[in-house]
Amino acid sequence: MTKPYLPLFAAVLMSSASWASAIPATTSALKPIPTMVVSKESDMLKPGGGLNLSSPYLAGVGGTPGYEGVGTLMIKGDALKPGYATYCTGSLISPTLVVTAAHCVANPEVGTLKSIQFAVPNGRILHGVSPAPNPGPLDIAVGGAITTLPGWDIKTLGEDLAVVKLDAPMKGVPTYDLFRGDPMGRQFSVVGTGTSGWGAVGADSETGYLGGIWDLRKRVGENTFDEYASDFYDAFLNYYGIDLRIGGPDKGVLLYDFDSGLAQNDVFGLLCDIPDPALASLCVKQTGIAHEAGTAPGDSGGPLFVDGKIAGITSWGQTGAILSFDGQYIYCGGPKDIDVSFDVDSGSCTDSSFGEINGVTNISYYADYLDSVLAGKIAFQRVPEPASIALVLAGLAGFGAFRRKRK
Ligand SMILES: [Ca+2]
Ligand SMILES: [Ca+2]
Repeated sequence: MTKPYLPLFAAVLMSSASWASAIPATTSALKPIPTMVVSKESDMLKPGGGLNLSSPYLAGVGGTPGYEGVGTLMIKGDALKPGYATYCTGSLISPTLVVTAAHCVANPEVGTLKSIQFAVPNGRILHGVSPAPNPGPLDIAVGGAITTLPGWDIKTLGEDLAVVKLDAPMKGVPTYDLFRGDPMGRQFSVVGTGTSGWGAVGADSETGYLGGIWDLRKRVGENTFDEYASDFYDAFLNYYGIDLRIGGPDKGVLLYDFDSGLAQNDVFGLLCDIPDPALASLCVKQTGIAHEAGTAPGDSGGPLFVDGKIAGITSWGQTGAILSFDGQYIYCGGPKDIDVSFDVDSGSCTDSSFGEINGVTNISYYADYLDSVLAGKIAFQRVPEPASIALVLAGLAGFGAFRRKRK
């Protein structure tokens, strides 16, 4: 069924992040490079529905690097219901500094921050559960202070970058350098501890798990940078007359699409077919690489690595069905649609499926800010008083009451 949506609703951002639909990919030896990826349910689930813990989409499994300095941020604020927290992904850039997305820690939906905790190698240890099979030292630290880029704007998701300062250094855990070159066109490894699914259904209840698979494990996938957001959304506004500009001007946000292997779902490849010179000039025909992945809620703030350095931070996702706008509706979820699936839980086209766009904060563009943070030249804002943190920690014993807040 093709599901129509009024465009302004359908285009609502999911400022979240995401992990990626993990899809393990079958590479056909008969295909030319780039290899084709077929996202399969069997890379996430065993026959019968249990989680596939041998999947190479899991960090540290099947030859995939462990990314031991990437972990889960658990954030509580006064706008969340009692007993609820929001979860994001973060990476150590020093033993006390965790880089993440600003919308994770400075967001009206979270409210005034009450506590932040950062856990490696994944978020499971926050709930007293084994992190296996993700490898690495186990540690939990309190994030006692934050800073965000000065231009952070929840309305446009501009400058979606933050750093959390831990009250105590993490010892024996790797830290990562910043990528300072031109990331455009480069292949990257994206890492996240958020929700999961697979490309045909996205990360929602179609996985058989309410709201998508969410086990706080760390997953890794591959993709390539296709566009700068400013170029794409400026041209989109000019041709379609709809202002979806996200992330601010210039080169602060990178985009990539989540490919199924079919030209029909290759969002940026389809720009070649649009009779507009500006959009057509942005066409990138690339229908998938081995271990292709997108991101899903909870992957926000997670790193994208180029040459082993952090080149981007997961920020948001949006349906590629915006290219099907006919003046009234956009279309997703049908056999001929760009975006193959809609969110059965919310009705939104955006559910981290094939045929969607992922937005990433460009680290090289904001390297000066992070250098100032690393040099101790940026003032941090205290999160909670230490005494109140101790109370929060004590209260965490009743983990059963915790639920994820989708972001
Ligand atoms: Ca593509
Ligand atoms: Ca979708």
